Amino acid sequence: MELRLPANFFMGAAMSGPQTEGAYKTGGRLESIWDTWSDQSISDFYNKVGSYVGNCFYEKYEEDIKLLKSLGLDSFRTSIQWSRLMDKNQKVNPQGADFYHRVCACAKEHHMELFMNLYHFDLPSYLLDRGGWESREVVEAYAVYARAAFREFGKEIRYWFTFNEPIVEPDQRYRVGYWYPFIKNARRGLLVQYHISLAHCLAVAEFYKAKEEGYLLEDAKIGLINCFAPPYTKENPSPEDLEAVRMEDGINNRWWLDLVTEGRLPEDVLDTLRARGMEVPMRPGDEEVLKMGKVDWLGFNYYHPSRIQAPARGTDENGDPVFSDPYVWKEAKMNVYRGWEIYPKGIYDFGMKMKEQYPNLSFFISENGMGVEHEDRFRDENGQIQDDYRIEFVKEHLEWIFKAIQDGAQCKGYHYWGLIDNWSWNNAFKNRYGMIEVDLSGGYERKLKKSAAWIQKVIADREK
Ligand code: BGP
Repeated sequence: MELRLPANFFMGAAMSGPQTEGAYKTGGRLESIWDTWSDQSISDFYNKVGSYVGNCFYEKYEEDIKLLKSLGLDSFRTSIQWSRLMDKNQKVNPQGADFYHRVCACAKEHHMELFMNLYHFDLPSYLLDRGGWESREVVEAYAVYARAAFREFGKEIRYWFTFNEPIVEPDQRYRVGYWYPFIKNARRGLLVQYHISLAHCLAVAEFYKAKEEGYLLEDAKIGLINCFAPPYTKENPSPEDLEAVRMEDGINNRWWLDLVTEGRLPEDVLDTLRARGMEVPMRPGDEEVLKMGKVDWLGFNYYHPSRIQAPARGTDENGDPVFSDPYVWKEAKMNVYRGWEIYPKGIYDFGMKMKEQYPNLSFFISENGMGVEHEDRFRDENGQIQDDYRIEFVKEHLEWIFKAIQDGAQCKGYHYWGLIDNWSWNNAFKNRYGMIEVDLSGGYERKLKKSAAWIQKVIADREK
């Protein structure tokens, strides 16, 4: 396939506040859930590197934005940290606001379109103490925060997103319990998922209110970003395997897709949950809130597909239903450092699914990237990391994106995740994603890897 970027196709970088900013105590920033976890159990983090420093974006944002621009990129996403922007009285912290105003001004000066996300797994800790996403109080607090952000930065940001991967915290913190506060309870996971859905809807409503009241740019857009991992099962599936796909797809993907296109949750999924004793705790008035969740477009984070089969057992240790088990596809090509399958065609399949089932909703690839451990091995004699594996990874994914566009998918752009090496949650700096290296022992200095020149050329050769 020929690799030629279409005209009018965003090419940019994705990052998040909590993984890049650092400066965790600067300017009255509140403690976030990552800081609390880091303080309580630093050995849970790779090489004992907690949430404190990020990649120094707080100090280096100007240098970073210029670097991204120098590669030819036209846009980047980051997130506002709730813990930086707001104080505990739910008022804007002027010092936090000042930082994001400076980032916006710098992006504007360098003609970089800024995509701003409001939440990237980073709850302020005082709200976890009040019940976290299990509490309606937090849902309401999030709406207050979103409202404040729209009003504060409305004239500086065009592309807004309510949440990054709203499925991840219900899973990682509550169902699987791999992340702090380590809850292993499907019921509580469902409650969190539902509350985050309501929070999304309230934020969208705030967005439209702010627009109506003239706080936003006229062409401002609101979106949601999720990892809509396309589900696949065995080649000759049993009806039970297909049922596993329906529920996996239902809870991870259709839940959000139906919400943002139709303003409701998928009935078949709610029915099955109910029949298996898992009632979504809807209250009077919630239906009206859900109706407000429709967005202008979507971000699709794609790293790997989801391969599943019928579960070996119907219930877990709490007696709650299990809907699927992982399925190991023997031909899978793996990113062994992250344990994720590399399957570029998944991006095409998602594009086709969108075209058929949600034809009115456009999307862009909001994250895609490859994290590799010990990249030092790949330095050449000049000290530059020769990351040919990353070039191949991105090239293959771009090719499938362009094929999807040719076949009618409404994909509007591509953001590479972690274009500048960043802090990967409890994996810290284990797997590096960047096309730009961050030298942890050298003052967090930025150095181009081989892939940086490659992407620069791909962009320069784009259709005009
Ligand atoms: C996505 C998250 C990002 C990023 C990425 C890579 O799910 O939105 O925040 O971290 O995955 O994953 P990791 O950093 O865990 O390797």
